[in-house]
Amino acid sequence: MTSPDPPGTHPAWLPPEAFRPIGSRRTLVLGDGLLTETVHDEAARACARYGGHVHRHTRNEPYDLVLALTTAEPLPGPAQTVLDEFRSTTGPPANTIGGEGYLTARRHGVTTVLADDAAGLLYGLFHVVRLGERAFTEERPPERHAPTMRRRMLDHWDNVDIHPVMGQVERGYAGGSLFWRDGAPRGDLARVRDYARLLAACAVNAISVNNVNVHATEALLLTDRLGDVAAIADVLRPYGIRVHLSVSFASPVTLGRLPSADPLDEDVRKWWADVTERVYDTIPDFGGYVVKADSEGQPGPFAYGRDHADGANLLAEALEPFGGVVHWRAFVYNHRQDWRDRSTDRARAAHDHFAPLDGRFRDNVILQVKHGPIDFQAREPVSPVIAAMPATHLAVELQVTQEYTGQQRHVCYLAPMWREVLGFRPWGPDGPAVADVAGGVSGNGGGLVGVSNVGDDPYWTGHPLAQANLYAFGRLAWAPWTDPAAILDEWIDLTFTPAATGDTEPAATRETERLRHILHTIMDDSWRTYERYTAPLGVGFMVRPGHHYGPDVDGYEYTPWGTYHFADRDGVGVDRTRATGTGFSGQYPPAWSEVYESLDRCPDDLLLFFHHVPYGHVLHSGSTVIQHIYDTHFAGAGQAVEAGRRWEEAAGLVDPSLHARVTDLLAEQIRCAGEWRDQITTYFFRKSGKPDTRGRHISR
Ligand code: GCW
Repeated sequence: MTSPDPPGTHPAWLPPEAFRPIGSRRTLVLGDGLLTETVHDEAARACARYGGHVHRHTRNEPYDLVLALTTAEPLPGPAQTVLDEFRSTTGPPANTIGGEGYLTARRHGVTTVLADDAAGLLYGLFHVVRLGERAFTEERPPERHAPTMRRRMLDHWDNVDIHPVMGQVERGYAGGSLFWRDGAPRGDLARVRDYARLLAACAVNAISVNNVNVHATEALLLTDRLGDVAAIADVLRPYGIRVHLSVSFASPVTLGRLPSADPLDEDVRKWWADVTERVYDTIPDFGGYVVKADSEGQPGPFAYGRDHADGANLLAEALEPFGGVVHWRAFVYNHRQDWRDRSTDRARAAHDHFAPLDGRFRDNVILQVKHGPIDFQAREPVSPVIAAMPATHLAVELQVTQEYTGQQRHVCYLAPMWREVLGFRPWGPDGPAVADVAGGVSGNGGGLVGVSNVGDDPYWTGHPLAQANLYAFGRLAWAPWTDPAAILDEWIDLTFTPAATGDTEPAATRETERLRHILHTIMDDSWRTYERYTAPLGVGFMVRPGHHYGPDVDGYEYTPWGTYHFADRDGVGVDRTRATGTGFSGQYPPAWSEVYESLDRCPDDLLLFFHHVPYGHVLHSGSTVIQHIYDTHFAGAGQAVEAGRRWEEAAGLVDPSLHARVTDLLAEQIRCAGEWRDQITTYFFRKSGKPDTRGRHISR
């Protein structure tokens, strides 16, 4: 990296100017409680900078902005009018705003935000920040906003100790951890506080602060080092964020010196109950536990002949008296598979293990399911587990950290992929979507979880444009039907061009629009670009084993990890049909099971996930598989070059150090995309002997 870092921490989507519209006006904040104080402090800080005023009690003077809890009495006239208007149009029982929700309107020159609880008031404040000057210029009827997902959670894969292979943050591409350094808490709670603000501004309300792979030191966070967790919780609390902890299933043995961690053993149950009580004595609003069990070497209930319902219920029972939840991960598969064994299919594993357990989990268990059946690849079908467990609370897990999508060296705006996942309807067009399942439309929603992409890097996410993924994660968890391009606009407005600058000179407006256009050109389609130059047609992996960066077509082909493509001289792909393959396609409800099973109906972009086909197989697009591989790889690598060219045009429109950082990263993306193109095209040319019909250069 040659570019200079910014002088301090980059403010991401909360630069001071974003608060100018509020900070230069008269605001009234009404209500009690910690989060209402946060709302007041935010407004007061903005006013100190921009000359406005904020009051905590109604005075006989006009206000531009009223932020009030509905329980605060008496509401000032304009706010009461808005509430009455809302209630008269909705009528009971829908006339409450609801937990974490807010009502916003602008009537007679007063902008009003009302909420039933203070978290809603905080989210309403950030709504006003997003609107910028528009919040104070246009009359608006009452609009109610409320989150689709109750829990909007980020999992940090942060280690306390530096792990010899995975380092301080497993799959972290943004420097060290915000919480831990070299075996100890970092102590830089100011940075954690800034992080909490950023997360509150996109409505994330839960964080787990350590890796799901729980090593010896990290295990102690539950007991001896609980104070370190409490210190983080204290800083996150004013922003409405609860702390969760990843725990080891073996804790009763490793920490409690019991002979067993058997979930049905009385002493084990008592151990968890006692430990959990101590956790809540220290952190009364503690969120709960996250568990990776019987997965990639982590301990779990299988060692005792028990199943995952027994395991999850053990922890749920301990948490239940305090209102805590256990996020139990469904990422369970055999990572010691024999590659010669064609009957085992890693894609099947989560459904095979968990679907039979539906109905057996306690009410405070949330089964946390990766969005795809394998492992966060750039293209996978939606996990069939999501449709298979109607009597279980399900959370969908997304990977915000770009392990398999360019490791924050490549631009890869992931919101379009997530939006596709959330909008997928497993039961067919008339059934509910994934967002409805996770959001609890049918009463069993467990929310959305993202693996965080943040570290102690000055830009938070290494690649400055990867900030958009973090922002979009929160926004989609709040409102999963939002258009990813609209989310990108919000992020651009806040981060680069706060409307708050109030600079409406035509030249400034033109520059703003130019930058917006450049960023959309580079980012809107960047996930598909990445898909084009990496593994084709949903087949997945083909990455370098271990660190997972860059191409290595056969890197995993003869390993125990269960991620194979089966390319030979005739064809490529994994036969997961019921008729002749592993039967995975049968794990879906009929609407999709039939589509995936059928070679004719299977969507092109998932063809090699479900079928092994000859290179000459003709896709719906009209192209053959081999020609598609050549075309997409030349196109994708070309699009990376084009992104680099477009970014040059942004020089002078963004901060120079940010521009330089992105320039450096784009150079690496262009190099790496070229390497992908060359390895993939050469590999398949050598295997198939089929030339590129367009005669482009392919190394032999
Ligand atoms: O994708 C894989 C990663 C592992 C990770 C695992 C998981 C935390 O390569 O590093 O472990 O997923 O989700 O548990």
